[in-house]
Amino acid sequence: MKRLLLTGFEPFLDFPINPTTSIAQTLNGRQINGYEVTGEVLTVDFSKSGEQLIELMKQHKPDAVISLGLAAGRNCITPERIAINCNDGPVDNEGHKPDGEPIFSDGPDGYFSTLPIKQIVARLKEEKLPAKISNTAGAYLCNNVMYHGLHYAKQHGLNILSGFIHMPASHALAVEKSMPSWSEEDLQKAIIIAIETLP
Ligand code: PCA
Repeated sequence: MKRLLLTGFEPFLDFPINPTTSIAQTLNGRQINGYEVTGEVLTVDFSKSGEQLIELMKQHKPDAVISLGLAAGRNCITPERIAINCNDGPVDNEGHKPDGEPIFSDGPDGYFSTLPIKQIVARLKEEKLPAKISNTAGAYLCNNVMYHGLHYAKQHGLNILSGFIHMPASHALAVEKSMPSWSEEDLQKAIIIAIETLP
């Protein structure tokens, strides 16, 4: 059985719910498409989140890593194409606010996702779930974690699939704040389909 590390994030900024938390928790332990899923929830902390992902990769030795994050305001599932070597954006949960610094001073400018992002989008659309590739994961924690996973795999010559999928808000979140939203069932279904698309 192959191993998949699936991460979600805790709530952050003024979003009281992060729908990716429960997806990672619910799919933890499931077997999907020949992958045993380990679901874990990461903090939203520039000084810790990337290291947390790397520790989990060392511990579980996954064949594939899919990290999930909330992109409040997006209306569809968006596999990210690229992670950039930059920390910026709003304050994290520990009060840090970077100002455009590199994540790794000796790291390359960017890494492309090694997930089959085109196939994931195509499969989601076949299942009538709106999806499209995103060309920017921003410069906040989602980009940071995606960059860490790809950088670690590259540095260690690991031939693994690794990348990030941003998700719209759940209805529960949209009740609090007006924004496009999906049911939790459809959000979870989308991630199961993404896992089923992995080779
Ligand atoms: N979304 C944020 C960080 C945590 C999350 O779920 C982001 O898009 O960077």
